[in-house]
Amino acid sequence: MLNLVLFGPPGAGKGTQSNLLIAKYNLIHLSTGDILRGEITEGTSLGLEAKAIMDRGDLVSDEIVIGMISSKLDKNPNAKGFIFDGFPRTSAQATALDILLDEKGTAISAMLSLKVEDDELIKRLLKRGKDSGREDDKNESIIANRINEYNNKTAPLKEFYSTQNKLSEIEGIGSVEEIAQKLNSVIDKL
Ligand code: B4P
Repeated sequence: MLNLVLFGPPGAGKGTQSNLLIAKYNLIHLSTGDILRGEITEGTSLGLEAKAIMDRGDLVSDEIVIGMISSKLDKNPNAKGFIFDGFPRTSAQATALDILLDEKGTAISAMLSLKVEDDELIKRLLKRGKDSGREDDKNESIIANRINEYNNKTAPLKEFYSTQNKLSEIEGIGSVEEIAQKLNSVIDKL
């Protein structure tokens, strides 16, 4: 199986690149952000709980997102592989993911980490906020909180995967196609 963690700060291009990778490699896309936004749209109790947290730019609890990923893995027993987009975001999530995959006789193949400077992230997210109306993309102080959460809780996961010799860092500035080519060349060598 090909199991990829697509990693990077908010606005790095994880969702954008995932959409290209799932088509090329025939993988299942698991975006915890998309799953949570789906719960909010459907008005579930989980969605109601998550909305306030996401609108502030904080991270949703490990328990909730690990449970979501576990059930999605169970629902796709014949997958050729998965792209984990926006998950894991904490060391508890990374440890849980290793255990869940091990139980299914598989493992993460690589972490692909997109590198983008803060100024560019803020520019991209504010633009998306204007275009899409996404609450957490509208306000610069909420975006700053998300970047802060990333630096404090999520960025250390590079070390987690580097210790397993699975980390590849990719420059995330340039056209969507240029970045996709760089990702493809790393994946094709796995
Ligand atoms: P996510 O949905 O994961 O949001 P994101 O990190 O902002 O999105 P992404 O990085 O995929 O966006 P992209 O760059 O593609 O999370 C939202 C919230 O959900 C979190 O803050 C948290 O509250 C919660 N959450 C999610 N997962 C969680 C977890 N595991 N644990 C706890 N909480 C969790 O796109 C950004 C913009 O850039 C787009 O407009 C795009 O068009 C543009 N763009 C992309 N590539 C570009 C390029 N090369 N050049 C110019 N613009 C580009």
